[in-house]
Amino acid sequence: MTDTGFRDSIPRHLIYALGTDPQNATLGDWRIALSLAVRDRLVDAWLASARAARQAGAKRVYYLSMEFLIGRLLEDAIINLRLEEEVRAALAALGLSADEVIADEPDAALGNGGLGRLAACFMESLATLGVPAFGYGIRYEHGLFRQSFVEGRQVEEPEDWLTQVHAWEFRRRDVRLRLCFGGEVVDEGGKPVWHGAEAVMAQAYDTPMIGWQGKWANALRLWSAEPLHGFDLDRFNRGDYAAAAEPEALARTISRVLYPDDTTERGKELRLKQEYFFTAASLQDILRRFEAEGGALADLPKKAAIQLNDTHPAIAGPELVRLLHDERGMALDQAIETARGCLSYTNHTLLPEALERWSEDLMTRLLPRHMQLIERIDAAHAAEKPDRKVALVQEGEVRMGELAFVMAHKVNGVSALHTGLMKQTVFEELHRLHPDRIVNETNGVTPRRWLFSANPRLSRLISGTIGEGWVCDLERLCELEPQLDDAAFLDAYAGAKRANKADLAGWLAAEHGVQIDPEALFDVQIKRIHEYKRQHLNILETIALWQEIKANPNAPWVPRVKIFAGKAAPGYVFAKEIIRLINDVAAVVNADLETNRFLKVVFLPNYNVSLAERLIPASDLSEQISTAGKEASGTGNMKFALNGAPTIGTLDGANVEIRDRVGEKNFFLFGMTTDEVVARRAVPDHARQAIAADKRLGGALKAVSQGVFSPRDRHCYRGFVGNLTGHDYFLVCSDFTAYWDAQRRVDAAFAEPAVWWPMAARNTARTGWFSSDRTIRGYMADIWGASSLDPA
Ligand code: 475
Repeated sequence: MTDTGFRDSIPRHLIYALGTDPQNATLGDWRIALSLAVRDRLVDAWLASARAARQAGAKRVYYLSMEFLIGRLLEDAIINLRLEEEVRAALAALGLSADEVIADEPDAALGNGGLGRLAACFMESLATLGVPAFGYGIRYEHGLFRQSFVEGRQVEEPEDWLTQVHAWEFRRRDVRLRLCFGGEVVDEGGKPVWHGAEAVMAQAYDTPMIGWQGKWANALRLWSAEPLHGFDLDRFNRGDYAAAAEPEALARTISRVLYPDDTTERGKELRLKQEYFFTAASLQDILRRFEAEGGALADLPKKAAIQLNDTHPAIAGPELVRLLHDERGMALDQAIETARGCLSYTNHTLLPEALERWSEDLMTRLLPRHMQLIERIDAAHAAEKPDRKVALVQEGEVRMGELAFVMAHKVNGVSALHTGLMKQTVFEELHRLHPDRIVNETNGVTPRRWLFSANPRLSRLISGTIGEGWVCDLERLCELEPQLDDAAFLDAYAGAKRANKADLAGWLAAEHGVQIDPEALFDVQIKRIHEYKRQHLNILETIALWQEIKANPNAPWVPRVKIFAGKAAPGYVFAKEIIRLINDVAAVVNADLETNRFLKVVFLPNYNVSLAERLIPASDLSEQISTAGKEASGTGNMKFALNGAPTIGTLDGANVEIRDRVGEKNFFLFGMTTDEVVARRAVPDHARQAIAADKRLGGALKAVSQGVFSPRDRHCYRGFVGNLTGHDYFLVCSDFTAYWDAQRRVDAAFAEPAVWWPMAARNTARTGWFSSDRTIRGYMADIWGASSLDPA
């Protein structure tokens, strides 16, 4: 490729790819031109990686996930290709600001939350480590909805990232696979043959995922649903335009929109169709590649490690058996064995409502052959383990967790605590039958995005102190340890945080018209809104604090800004109540001239990856306050700790492992443990007892129920208060006092810079283990048996 530098290549793409005159180009045009120019710099490495994998006959990792929450791609590519300076200079010469051009890119929001973001971090680490891998998912036309607030209430609008030119993807004209639904299974000469009733095409689109320093790249292959044939010309000619377009619209529905429920499944037929659609397309593609490279089918497990991200692709078990047995004639037992050799399954949640089950009726209607195979798999399992009691089909429902477990050679949890609970609860019996199957792989996050790119000030300080090696070897952050008593280092550390906070304050003023004091403690809770995550515990403490400040306005209060962001599933009524309450409290508290020097509340709309990148580097305190036993791991908790925001949190998920590493003095622990939670729930009237014992909690609840924050509709929070004073399943009331006390310990520590900054810096120095590079190495060794093709 002849390359004449970005000063030439950017305008060249603008003119010759977009057909736009530089004089008339919009910011978006420049951004796309820049993306194409940057893309040119990674394509060679990408193709070379694929070639190297083929030539080595390497085992490939296939990561099947309904969600990839990647966020912006341009900045990632610029960072990983080390093009920051060059791009900045070229854009400046063209009279453009790099920050503005980069910020113009819409987030690829093809995920709900933690599970989807983890998949994105894994893709980046796989490329950085030089592991031959494919991500497989759905190319949703509409990602997660856009959130705004109207009178404090969440309003959802469709997200439309694909209406813009998506500069990063390549449509693979030659990768278009046919899939069927429905129909019946017919006996043909003693062989069951599935005749599907409805067929769609899965069209592949590849997006390169580039690793650190651009040495290796893998494809994220997303499937788009298309009709078998275009529109119906006969009908069109007869003037029946709507009917002519119908088959097309129906097919495209499958990849139209990401389901916005991050935990609760509701047995929707379209959801099952989406799951089968991308899983079946991916498996066909995997087998095609395997067969093209030549090899005996029984050796498939030596060449393909297929990771199921939660149960959403769990239909892969029966589908792979079908492809091997029905379509390629392998004996059933061997087909099951071979499939199991390839497949492994990650569990991300123990919440009962989140464990997928599909009605036998629906499964039989949509995937009749798979239903039969599920019965066969179950029978084979029963034959192998005669004392087994759990069946794959119970009370007319197919249990996808159990199916995934039985069809996987390894099953993993995402933090030590969570993996232990899997063994004791949902998978108790299966664990007893297969004691070596469950393993732990504690989650991690990519340091390239979540420290190097998101926090350039802190990154410069770290690199200036210990060199740049930490970026792809994060545990080297421990080399900062000797500096943690050094006044000059701590000053610089605090300086970086202060500057990040000042930036955030400026942005909040400019974009949201909110004035906050950059010297205040920035206390941040950003994640999906869910009762188990307990944003309502946080807002009740906020109310209690406000009341206390009003009662003692002259006490030496430590100024705080409570920052919230997060979306609620559109059908989750209680979560939406929490959002409205936080917004209502913000309106009252922020307008209170008596207290607003000390306390402000901000709820930022439309939380996404880009907003997280802005907030986390500017945070002082990380809120990780879930009811113990409910948060499988958390990954936000890791990002905050790395960026020097100590945690206030419960012993839940990966908080436990973070605390073990940063040390108990550098973590604000509070609340009941998993066992105490179970015991407390058995206490009749636990919520009332807790309220009676804590005047502050009683006062806060009273203010809510009396309408202090909802003067126009005084009783609108009756249901909310009723829930907390009633069964309070998530034990907000019972943990309140401990949370309040922990927050006052935070105040005391923050008021003492000599206490606070060493604590914050220790969080950075001691959390290098939470890199997703470490997590991927764990999967490679314990689950995949894959190796890295050392990026040369
Ligand atoms: C856990 N999403 C975090 C994170 O392991 C954990 C479920 C159903 C449908 C669509 N999305 C979901 C999740 O279950 C999810 O995001 N789980 C999260 O996975 C990564 O860190 O604790 O809640």
